[in-house]
Amino acid sequence: MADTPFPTGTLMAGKRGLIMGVANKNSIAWAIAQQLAAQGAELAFTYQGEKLLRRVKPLAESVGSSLLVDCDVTNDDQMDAAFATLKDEWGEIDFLVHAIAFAGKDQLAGSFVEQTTREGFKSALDISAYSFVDAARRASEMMKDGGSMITLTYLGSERVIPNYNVMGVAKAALEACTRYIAADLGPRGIRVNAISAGPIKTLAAAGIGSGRHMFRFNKAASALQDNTDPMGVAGAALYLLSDLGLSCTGETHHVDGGFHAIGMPQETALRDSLAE
Ligand code: NAD
Ligand code: 0WE
Repeated sequence: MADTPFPTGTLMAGKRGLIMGVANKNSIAWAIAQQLAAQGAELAFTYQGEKLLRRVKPLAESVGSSLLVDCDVTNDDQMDAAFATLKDEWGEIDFLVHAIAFAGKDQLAGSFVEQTTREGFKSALDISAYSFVDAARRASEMMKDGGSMITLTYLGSERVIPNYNVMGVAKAALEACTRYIAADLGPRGIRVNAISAGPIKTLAAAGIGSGRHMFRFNKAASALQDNTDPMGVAGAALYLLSDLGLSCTGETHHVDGGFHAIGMPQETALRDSLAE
């Protein structure tokens, strides 16, 4: 763990877990993985298809992990195989990080009511919400001594964000799934939470039409007057996945500079941001 800005410690010593959703070094899941590794966690990774292996393998190796499994969450055989590999290698796990979302590009622009197709809706909810239910069930079977799971969500689930469209509906479903999974697994000592992150420059946030406006507006209208730092998301993940998070479950925790708490931004802040 040389050269990491993450302070080292032992909060995750002796814990093993699966990280789903690293695509490259900008992925939120990668910030979380580094934070957990710096606290002594042992990590396994799933990645989406051979093309991403080239990026994910060196990252995994840099945190001492060689357990990498190809897994498209829409493919039952690959889900079976990924969790079977994990069971063979480790037997038990302590935590799960789910950082996966997708909607067709045509679904993420313009009018929600006009653009949303049956297929677009089904696939967005399948990949972005059902995959957490599926992974949580499989992971829970390997959690014999309690455990902790997190997923990543966004404010577009609670309020209308232009162009987020069917992804907002999928994130609302994902947050509801988080509560139902938490209730089901609670008696087995497994905690299940969601982190609602503000906009972060990752592959998934690249190429969204109004990106420049969104980052400027979020900075201006948030309480902290700044964009969301993936380090803050990783810190929240460490809290929720370690024993520090004791008694916290079924929660959606915002890490967004306080953007969600603001009803109306300061005139001065907004004027500067719109003038830029
Ligand atoms: P990212 O592109 O780095 O990660 C998204 C991941 O989803 C990729 O690793 C991709 O391979 C994976 N994925 C998509 N479809 C898949 C499939 N069918 N099977 C398996 N994996 C699949 O972007 P990110 O921003 O780090 O996204 C991670 C999570 O964070 C997502 O759930 C996203 O909605 C959420 N989030 C992102 C932001 C943001 O502004 N970047 C804000 C809040 C929440
Ligand atoms: O959850 C997300 C993005 C998830 C996402 C991204 C893509 C881009 C490429 C899902 N599907 C796709 N499909 C693709 O083809 N975020 C929270 C980041 C994000 O995306 C937005 C946002 C924000 C914030 C889209 C529109 C408006 C705001």
